[in-house]
Amino acid sequence: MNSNSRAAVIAIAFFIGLGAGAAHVAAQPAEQVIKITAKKFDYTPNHITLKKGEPVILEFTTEDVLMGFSVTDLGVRADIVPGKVTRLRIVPDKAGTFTFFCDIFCGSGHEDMTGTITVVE
Ligand SMILES: [Cu+2]
Repeated sequence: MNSNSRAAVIAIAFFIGLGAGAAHVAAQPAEQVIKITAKKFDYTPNHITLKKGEPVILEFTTEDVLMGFSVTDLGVRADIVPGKVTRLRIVPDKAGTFTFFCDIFCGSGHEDMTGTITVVE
């Protein structure tokens, strides 16, 4: 193989590689982003519906103090820090209705700061 044909083989391999990469990106749909705002003493929205096995990004902000977000049934939690956007990726692995709650004491209504996630098949 002379150097010209070697260069051609490398160029072809490069373009095949690019093509495979592009196909891979196109096959992966963007993950759904659900924005949730926390404030004393609730979440908006306080009910969300997800699909089993489908990844979503929960995007949290807090309007006042440091809050938590915990779904023990799904094994996920996050701190929601004032002035920051917190992203939490969830891939629900089971169907059902699960309670989420604030797990960082934030004041007199803290115990009632809850919501639900329904995961459908
Ligand atoms: Cu709290």
